Amino acid sequence: MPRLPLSLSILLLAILSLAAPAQAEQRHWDLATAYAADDFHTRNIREFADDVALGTAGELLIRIHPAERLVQHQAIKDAVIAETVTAGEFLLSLHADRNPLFALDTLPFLATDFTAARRLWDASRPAVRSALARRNLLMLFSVPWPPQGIYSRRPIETIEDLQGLRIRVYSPIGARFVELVGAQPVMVEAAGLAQAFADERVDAMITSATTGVESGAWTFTTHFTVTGAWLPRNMVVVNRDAFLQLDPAQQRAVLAAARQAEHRGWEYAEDEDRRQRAVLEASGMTLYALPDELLAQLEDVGRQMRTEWRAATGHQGEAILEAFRIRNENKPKTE
Ligand code: PCA
Repeated sequence: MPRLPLSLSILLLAILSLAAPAQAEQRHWDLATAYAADDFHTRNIREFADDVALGTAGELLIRIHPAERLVQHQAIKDAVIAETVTAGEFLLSLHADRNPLFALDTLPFLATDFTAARRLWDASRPAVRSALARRNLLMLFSVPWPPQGIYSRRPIETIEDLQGLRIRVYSPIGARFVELVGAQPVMVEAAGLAQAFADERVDAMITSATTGVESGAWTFTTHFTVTGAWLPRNMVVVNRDAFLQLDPAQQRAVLAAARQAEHRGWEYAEDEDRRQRAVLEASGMTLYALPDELLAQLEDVGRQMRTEWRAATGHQGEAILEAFRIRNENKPKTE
C-alpha cells in the first residue's frame, strides 16, 4: 500500500478521532530508542506508530523518544520490563552477556548478506521470542542493520594490520571477535563515534554503511571494508502487561502494523546499504574487499566463536543452527 504523506495521515487521524465515540479511552505509549531521529530504523518505527494510530482510529498513540533522549541504550530493555517506558527498541546482541542466544545474529561470518540474515532470523525467531516473553516482553518486530565492516585510517590487508588497533565495538560478542584477532575492543554507542575518534580513544570501528554516514566517517577514517561480517538486528518490544490491556481489536491492529514494519524495515535496510555505500564513496572514502587470505583467517575466528556459542547454548543452539542449515539447503530457486 502506498504511504500517505504524514500531513494527510494526521488529517485523517484528526477526522477519525472526531468520529471516535466520546467515551473511547485514548492511550499513549512511550517508545524509547537509541538511534538518531533520522535513522532508517527510527523512520520505520515512526511509520509503525502512524499505522497503529490509524488502525486503532486514534485510540492508541505511540510517542517515540529517539537517540537515548529518554533512556540510555543499555537500559532500554530493563526499562520496558519494569514498564518505566511501555515500549522500546534495542540492539539484541547488546544483551548477549545475559543470554547467549542474543549473540546469534552477531556471530562473525555466519550470515553475511540479507538473504542469509533473514534465514537465520526465521530459524531463531521462536526461541528469541520466548526468551523475551519470559521477561514479560512481547516482540513486535526485528529489523537488521546493513552488513558490518571495519572503518580504518589505512587498508586492512593482513591480520597484523588489525593487531594492536583499538577498535570500536557495540556488543560483548563484537568485543570477543576483536580480542580474538589481537586488537583491543572499546565499547562506544553509535551516537558517540565522532567524539571517540576526536578524543583519540579508538583507531578503527566496526559498523554499517548507515552508521558510517550518520557519524560522518570520512572526517576521521579513510577506508571501509565491504566484506560484510554479520547483520545485527534491532528488536522493538512492548511490555506484555501493557499490550494485554488493549482490547482485542487494538491488539490485532498493533500486531498487523508490526508485521508490516518488519517487512518494510528489511526493505529499507537493503536500500540503505546501497545508498549509503555510494555516499561514503562520494565523500572520498575507499571501499574495498578484504584480501582472501585475511578473510579466511577471520572466518576461522568466526568458526571458533560458533563453537563457543554452541557450548554456551547447548541443544537449543544446535537446533537453531540445524534449522538455519536446512533453510540454506532448501533455498527457493527464485531467490
Ligand atoms: N549501527 C549500530 C549497530 C550496528 C550498526 O550498523 C552501531 O554502530 O552502533
